Amino acid sequence: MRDSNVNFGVLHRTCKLLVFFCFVYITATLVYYAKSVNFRLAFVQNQQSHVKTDPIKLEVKYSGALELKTTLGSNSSEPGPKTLEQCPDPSPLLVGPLRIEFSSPVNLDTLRREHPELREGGRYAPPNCVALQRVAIIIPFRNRDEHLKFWLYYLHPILLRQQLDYGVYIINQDGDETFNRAKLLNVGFAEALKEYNYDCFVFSDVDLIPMDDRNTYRCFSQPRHLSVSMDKFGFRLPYNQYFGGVSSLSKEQFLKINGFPNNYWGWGGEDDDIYNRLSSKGMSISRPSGAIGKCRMIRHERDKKNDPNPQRFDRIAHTRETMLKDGISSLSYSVLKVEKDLLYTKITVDVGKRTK
Ligand SMILES: [Mn+2]
Repeated sequence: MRDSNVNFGVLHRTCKLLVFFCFVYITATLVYYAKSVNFRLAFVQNQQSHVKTDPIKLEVKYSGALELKTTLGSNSSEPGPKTLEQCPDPSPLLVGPLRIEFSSPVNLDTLRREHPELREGGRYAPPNCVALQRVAIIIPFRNRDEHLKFWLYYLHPILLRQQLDYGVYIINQDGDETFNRAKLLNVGFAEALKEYNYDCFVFSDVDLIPMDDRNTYRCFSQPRHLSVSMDKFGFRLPYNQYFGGVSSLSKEQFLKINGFPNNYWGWGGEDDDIYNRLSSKGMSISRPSGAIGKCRMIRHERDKKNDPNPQRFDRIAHTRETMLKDGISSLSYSVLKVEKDLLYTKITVDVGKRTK
C-alpha cells in the first residue's frame, strides 16, 4: 500500500515536469516562428525596394546587369539576389557531344519560338548570373543563306548553354568583287564594338558547326583555335600552324596584332597571315582537345568570286613588315545596311575593290 503511494507521487511529479517542458518547448517554437516571419517580410520588402528604387547601382557595376534589371522588374514578386554572381566555369548546362547533321532542312521559326530569351540582333545574356565574357561572334558572309540557317539552328542553343553574354554578327560583303574574308572580320570587330563593350571576339566561318558544347566559344589567355578537328580533314589538324575555320581573340590580343590583313582577296592565306601576326607578337595558339574540338563542315562547292588567291604565298612571307601598316588601323569600308533579326545582326558592307 505504502509502496504504491510513493509510486503515485513520483508519477505525479514526473507528469508535472513533462507538462512544464512541453509548455517551454511550444513557447520557444512560437517565439522563433514569429521572429522568422517578421524577418522574411522585412527581407522581401527590402529586396523589392531595391529592385524599384536602386537601378543605378546595377548599372554602374556592369552594363550587362542593366538589361537584367528589366527581366527582374517584370517579375518583381520573386525576390532575386541584389547583385548577381559570376556564372560558373564551366557552365553546368553543358551536355557534351552533339549530333550534327545537314540532311534535313531546319526551321528557324521554331528556334525563335523556343527561345524567347533571345533579344533582337541575336543577343543574349544569362539572367541569373554575370557571364564570364562578353562575346561577339563574327561571321564573314555572302550568299550562303542555307548554311547560315544551319549555323543559327545549331549554335544558338549551344551558346545559350555556354551561358555567354553574346551577340551574332553576320558581315555581308556587298557587290561581286572577290571575297575578302579577313577584311570582313575586321569590319565585324569594329561594328560590334560600336554596339556593346565586347571583350572577346569569335571569328567563325558560316559552314562550321561544333560537335561538342564543351568547346566554349570564348577567349583564353592565348589566342584560341576552336575548329581543331574538322570532319573535312579527317578530324585532325591539317598542319600545326593552322588557324582557319573558327578562332577567338580577346580585344587586347586582336589590337596587339593590329587586327587582320585587309588585302587578301580570294580564298586562302589570310589565316596564315593571322598566325604570323600572333607568333611575331610572341603569342601562342591555345586549343581544345581533339575530341572536344570536333566539328562538321557543310559540304559545298567553291563559291564564285572566291578563287584561290595567287598572291597569298608572297603576302604570307612578308606579314612582319606589312602588319603594322595593314590592319584594323588602316581599315576603311562603308556600311550599306543593318538588319536586326531575333537570331542575328546582319551588316551589309562595301569593302571596296582590290587594288592589284
Ligand atoms: Mn567552307
